[in-house]
Amino acid sequence: MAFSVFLLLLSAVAVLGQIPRLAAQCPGYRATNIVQGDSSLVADLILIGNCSLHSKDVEKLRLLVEYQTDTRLHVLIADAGNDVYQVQEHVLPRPKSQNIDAKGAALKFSFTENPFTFNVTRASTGEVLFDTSDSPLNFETQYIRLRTSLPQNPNLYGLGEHSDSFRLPTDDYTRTLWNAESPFIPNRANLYGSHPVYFEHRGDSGTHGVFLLNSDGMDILIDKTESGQQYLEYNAVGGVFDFYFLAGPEPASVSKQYAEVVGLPAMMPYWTFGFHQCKYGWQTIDHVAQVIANYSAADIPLETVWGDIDYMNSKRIFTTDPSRYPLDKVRALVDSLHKNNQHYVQILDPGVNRINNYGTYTRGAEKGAFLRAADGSYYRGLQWPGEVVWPDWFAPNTQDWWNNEIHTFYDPSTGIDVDGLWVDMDEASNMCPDTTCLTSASSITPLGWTPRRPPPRPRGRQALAPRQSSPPPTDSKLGLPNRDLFNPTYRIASHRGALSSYTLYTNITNADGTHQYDTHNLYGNMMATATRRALLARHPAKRPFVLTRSTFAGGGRAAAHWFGDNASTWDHYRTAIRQMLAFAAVHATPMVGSDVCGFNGNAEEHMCARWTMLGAFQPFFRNHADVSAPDQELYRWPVVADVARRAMDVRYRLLDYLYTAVWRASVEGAAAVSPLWFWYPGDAATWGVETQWVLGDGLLVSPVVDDDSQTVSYYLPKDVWYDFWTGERVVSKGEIKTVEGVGWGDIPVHIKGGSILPMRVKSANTTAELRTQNFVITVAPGTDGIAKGELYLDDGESLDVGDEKSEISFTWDGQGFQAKGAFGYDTDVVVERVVVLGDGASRTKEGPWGLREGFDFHL
Ligand SMILES: *[C@@H]1O[C@H](CO)[C@@H](O)[C@H](O)[C@H]1NC(C)=O
Ligand SMILES: *[C@@H]1O[C@H](CO)[C@@H](O)[C@H](O)[C@H]1NC(C)=O
Ligand SMILES: *[C@@H]1O[C@H](CO)[C@@H](O)[C@H](O)[C@H]1NC(C)=O
Ligand SMILES: *[C@@H]1O[C@H](CO)[C@@H](O)[C@H](O)[C@H]1NC(C)=O
Ligand SMILES: *[C@@H]1O[C@H](CO)[C@@H](O)[C@H](O)[C@H]1NC(C)=O
Ligand SMILES: CC(=O)N[C@H]1CO[C@H](CO)[C@@H](O)[C@@H]1O
Repeated sequence: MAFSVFLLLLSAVAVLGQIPRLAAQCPGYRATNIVQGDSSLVADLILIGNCSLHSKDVEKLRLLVEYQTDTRLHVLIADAGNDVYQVQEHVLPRPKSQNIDAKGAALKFSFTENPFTFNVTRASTGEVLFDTSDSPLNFETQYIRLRTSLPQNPNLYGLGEHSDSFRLPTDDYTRTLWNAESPFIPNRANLYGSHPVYFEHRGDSGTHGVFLLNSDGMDILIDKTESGQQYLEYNAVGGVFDFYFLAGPEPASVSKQYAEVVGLPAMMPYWTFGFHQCKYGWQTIDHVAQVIANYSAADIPLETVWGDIDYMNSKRIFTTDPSRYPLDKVRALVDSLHKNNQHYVQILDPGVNRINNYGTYTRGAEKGAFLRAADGSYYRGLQWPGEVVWPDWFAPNTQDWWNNEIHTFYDPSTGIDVDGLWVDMDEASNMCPDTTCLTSASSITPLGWTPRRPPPRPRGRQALAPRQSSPPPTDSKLGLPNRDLFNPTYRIASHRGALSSYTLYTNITNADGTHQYDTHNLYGNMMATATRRALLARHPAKRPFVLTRSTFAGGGRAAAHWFGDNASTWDHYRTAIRQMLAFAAVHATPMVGSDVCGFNGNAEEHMCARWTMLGAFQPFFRNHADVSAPDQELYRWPVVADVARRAMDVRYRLLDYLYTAVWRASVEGAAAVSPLWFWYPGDAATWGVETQWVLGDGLLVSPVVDDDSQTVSYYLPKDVWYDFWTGERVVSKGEIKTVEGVGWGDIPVHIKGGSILPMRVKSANTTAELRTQNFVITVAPGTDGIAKGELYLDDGESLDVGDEKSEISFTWDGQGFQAKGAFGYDTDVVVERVVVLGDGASRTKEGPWGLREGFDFHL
């Protein structure tokens, strides 16, 4: 409490002390030495007059404009000296420019010289997509600002991670990007991840994307000026303006173009699409065994069991509690899971307990793997085990140390043979809220948390590696010197308070010479990436599975993501849908989902039933709850158990359809889950829909969303649809349909006319067993009578399947069905039948047809 009052006072002083100058009065920069090439433009930008809104103006900037591809325009405004921090290439590798001729590009860059402002227009229509002419930019040592005008009430999506509406508010709205542990995922707040990309949708005239590659803390303001002009304004505490403009114009193309910039999402192992159960608070391994047995007894398929921090000895990573989770028992449990084709995943946190005789700490300390305080000692803070140090993912030996810890602890012959890893608290979350608990780590009770036992005290002298030799000097984009990295004058609106509160001090220098101030938002991605690499080192040929709480742009390359510590409320049940839409369609992270039934608080039976069915149609499907929440395994209520059996049945039958959609995302960035407006861009009624989603290319899911309700009103765009459950054909003129009496296990799902859906004939208890089931293929002809779809098959677990994969495309032309493509995956599984839906009775053609070659027939 006292601490927050102190903060409030501090910010009041900061506001009073501020020079009351307006950005609009700043003179900005003028462009000189302009060199225009066929596919690029460079210029110097020289400060016209000082403005110093929050820090010192940078005198000389450099503009680089590149026509990188037909649809991608790169605009970089950096300091001429190249000192200002830019995200390291190895953290986010930049796409190569194809240097296309500006004349043929879909986007056009134009600018004024004095003051320098620019706009980006769509070449085909002349429409202005981005326009800074109303306000010259600011580029200071600790504050950069750039504003674009926008059309009134634009349709903007993205700028995650947040829990606000999927289509962003356009009045008095601030999106703060600063990764933070965010219990209860509050609205209008920065959450666990930062994705400075938005898509703007303008109906029939197209959709485009704007990505600002900047990892510094920032506020993005979306509002109207006094005269009513709509704008979006970036206010960051550092970094450069590194923009990628993506032309679309189809919404789905923007997803792909964005993935080309930040990287294609990782393909996931087949088993990860099965159902996962987790719980913080499973006190003993025997309890876990009971959960597994009870799932089996309830006849609810359980694919993967998770271990939250309960398994650890005093919450130390890479340890097991000798009495509650003795290693031999954990090994036996994992063995028996594997024998049943089930899987096991464990959690890891970044904080390493700083005590002697703890190998993970001493080995890391010897290798110089941890972040350092000003005096060169390892920087300390507070996390689950008590006093901790944190890995410095930029230090040269950290990956080795991490590989070795993972290799040893998860050694199949002596340790725990996990199938995947879960990284949590990687914002990084520090339970020490301020500067005071460093010296008294054992005596403080961090706000909002109650450690389960007093944190152990460090004993004796600590192993300390010599400080790394100083990082390479100058011109390496490490960050300007002489900044106040602890208390910048411009304060972003983080809901956790100052930049450093509840996380690592932002004035910490990373091993490569950069600072947490600039790299904070990358911590989670780097931990997830390091963990993925460690899993690859452990099993080079196997597709790794990592789940991470904290993300940054491009995070899908390394990991799956869940939406953090939500609550067991109807509100968060609804929130889960829009978060899934944002991550899968806008943030290039397809393997996502909420904690089914909610993380915190008491899951109510009917809500849990609905959420389970919803979860069956989200890519990542895990039930998880907090230690303080009552048990919420799906077998615990009769209603939920019934619904769960039904949910698993449909989920597993559709599993290959989902697998194919996520594979598509991994090879070309297509959205595995998308909003309705991706499919009906011209239909304004779809633009704000955030309680329905399209799974893959052809399934529209429209769950009941009101509290305790059995009624749902959903929108069916103008098209032909088929009820997924009955096959009934529904022609919509673009109507809101209201359905009453929707049972707790019912969920309206429609097949979009024009799609072909491959499904397994039968569900199974495990995904391994599922893979032996045959297929049934459902054809849903569109208004034009034709349809198409696809099926991807591989072994489900190899990192590189080479040619041993099948990419089968299905087409229906009104009379003939055809399956063709590549058939490299060897399988005995067959297509048992093909069902063509229609008006009235559907038509069925009985197979079987093998899946080692194409086939066709007429009906
Ligand atoms: C800005 O102020 C600095 C001193 O603080 C001065 O050296 C510089 O010439 C000024 N630049 C302009 C463009 O006025
Ligand atoms: C874009 O900027 C250029 C340079 O200021 C200007 O000539 C042009 O009219 C602008 N385009 C639009 C559509 O506003
Ligand atoms: C498992 O089921 C048994 C029998 O119903 C019950 O006594 C036990 O509490 C359950 N345990 C767990 C962890 O669900
Ligand atoms: C960061 O700033 C704090 C507060 O001024 C100070 O106590 C600490 O020593 C600084 N740390 C580093 C690494 O400079
Ligand atoms: C799971 O196994 C049980 C017991 O063998 C069986 O009764 C049940 O039908 C199986 N469920 C599925 C979905 O295959
Ligand atoms: C709403 C809710 O229950 N939020 C919880 C989210 O998770 C954190 C734990 O990380 C809890 O402390 C919150 O209570």
